[in-house]
Parts: sequence; C-alpha cells; structure tokens
Amino acid sequence: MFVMLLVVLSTVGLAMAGPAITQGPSPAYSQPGQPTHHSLITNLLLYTGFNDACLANALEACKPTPEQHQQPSLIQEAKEVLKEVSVIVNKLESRPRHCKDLLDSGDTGRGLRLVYPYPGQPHHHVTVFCDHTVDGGGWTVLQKRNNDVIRQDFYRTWTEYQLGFGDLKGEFWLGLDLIHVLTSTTLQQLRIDLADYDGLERVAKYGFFNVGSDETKYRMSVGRYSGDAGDAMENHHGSGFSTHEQDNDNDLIRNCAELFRGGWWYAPRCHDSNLNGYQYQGNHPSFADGINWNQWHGFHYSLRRTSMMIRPAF
Ligand SMILES: [Ca+2]
Repeated sequence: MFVMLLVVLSTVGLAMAGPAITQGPSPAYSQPGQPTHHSLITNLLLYTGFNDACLANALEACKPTPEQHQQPSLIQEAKEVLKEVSVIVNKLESRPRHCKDLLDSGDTGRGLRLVYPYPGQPHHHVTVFCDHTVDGGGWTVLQKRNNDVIRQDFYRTWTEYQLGFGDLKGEFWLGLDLIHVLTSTTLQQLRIDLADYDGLERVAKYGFFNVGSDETKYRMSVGRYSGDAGDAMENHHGSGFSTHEQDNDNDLIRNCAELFRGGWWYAPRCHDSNLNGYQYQGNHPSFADGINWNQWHGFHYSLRRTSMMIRPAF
C-alpha cells in the first residue's frame, strides 16, 4: 500500500512538474522588448547576463505541444487515484486496535470482538474479549479465571503462555505475544478484579502496565496502584515471565513456577500474587500454589474469580 501511495504521489509530482518546467512564455516576452513582468527565473537569467529578446525566443521555442496541453486531465486523474488511495488508507487506519477504539465508535456490552492491534499489519486481526460494562468500559481482557463447571488447566508450557490458551468465553490467558503488542503501542492501565467464595469482591487498579517482548522474557512493568485489594503486583514489577520449564524468576534456589504451579512474573521472592495458580476452591493447606492474592486472602486461599484487563491510559 505504501509503495502504491509513493507511485501515485510520484505520478502527481511529475504531472504537476511537467507544465511548470515547460511553461510557455509569459506575457512579458510574447513581444520582445516589451517587458511588463518578470518571474523569479527570468529575473535571475537577466541578472546573469541574458537579455529580454534572447529569453523571449528561448521561451517561445519551449511552448508546450498539444500533447502536453492534455496534462491537466492527467493531473486530475492522478488526483482522483490519490483520493481513492487516501480513502482506503483512512479506512484501514480507523480499524479498531483494541476494545477502547470499539467503545469510542459506539460499541457497548461485553463479548468477543475483532481488533487489529498489529502496527503496520492492517489486515492482521485477532479475537479478544471486550468489556464495556465495568468502570467506563473499553477494557480488553487479558486473563480470566472462574469456577464454571469446565475449568482450564493453567499449569502450561512457555509456548502456551506465549500464544495464549483457554476459552475466551470462559477461562483463558490471552497470550504474552499479544499482551506485549497491546501494551507497547500506547500507555495502558491495568484493572484486576477479584472475587472470593463468600461473594466479596476487590479491585486493584494500576496507572501503567507494560509487558516487554520475548527478548526480555516478557518483562513486566506495573505501578501507580489504587483500589481495595491491596497491592500484590508491586513485588512483581520488573520481573520476567516464568513457566515450569522456563525459570526466569531470579530465585537462585527455587523454580517458582514449578513450586507454585503457575505461569507468572515470578519475582526473586517468588510472588505476592499467583493468579494463574491451581484452582483450589477457597482455603487450601498447601502454601501459595492456589489462585492467591496475598494482600487480600493470604497464601492459603484460592480465589473464585479473577480477571485482568487493560485500557489506554489516555
Ligand atoms: Ca529460579
């Protein structure tokens, strides 16, 4: 598309340049010796020693041919092509990159939506779950756990966490590659909703959230906490992602992902939050391997429902 645009621009440029270069004599030189007006070029030529009569003859010889007179229609044609290209480009650029774009274009409710998050790849679309019903809407959901009848196994491999897994209408992990893309193009805020088995709910919201590329092991940055769940992500700021066979947790002794049965941005002290841990239902005797949020229910309580979602900060 970009190449096509260049070709069209070149065409317009050449077409427009044509008549200017081969411009016929100005009225000043239609009658040698009767100068009434000098263009910049003729002034320069006169200044360098050419005389009026000489210039008039030269310009007369350069009058456009009948074929060249047809160039205005060529210009018009090129302009129309350019206009069509412009319409197509605008249409591609206006495709929704994420759920916030959809909200801005009038989308409501919640559910599966097509978005085009990849810069420079206008046709590359993915399906995401959008939620416009919470906190002003425009949220793209990254992760969801619940206690529906069919549960997903979250003790997965590195590749599965990269590509994503689960059911977008149920429990799922969107995938680190896509999360990286979504959080890299614009500054994102993160909202985490938690619910326990007593019907209580808590929220943790962060003013910024970013996940690096696979070269950084999907290093996560998070900060500017607000909410009532307690800040169980602070400990994870700056950590790479780990799965049981990809230990990037900087704990020299332990393999946090294996020990705590999940995939997460495990820190040197492993974790304060473990939202991809094992789906115990409520209290569990084992230490810190459930769906835990330490600052709310500690390390021996696995939550009933969690969701992580992002939205552009501005
Ligand atoms: Ca380790």
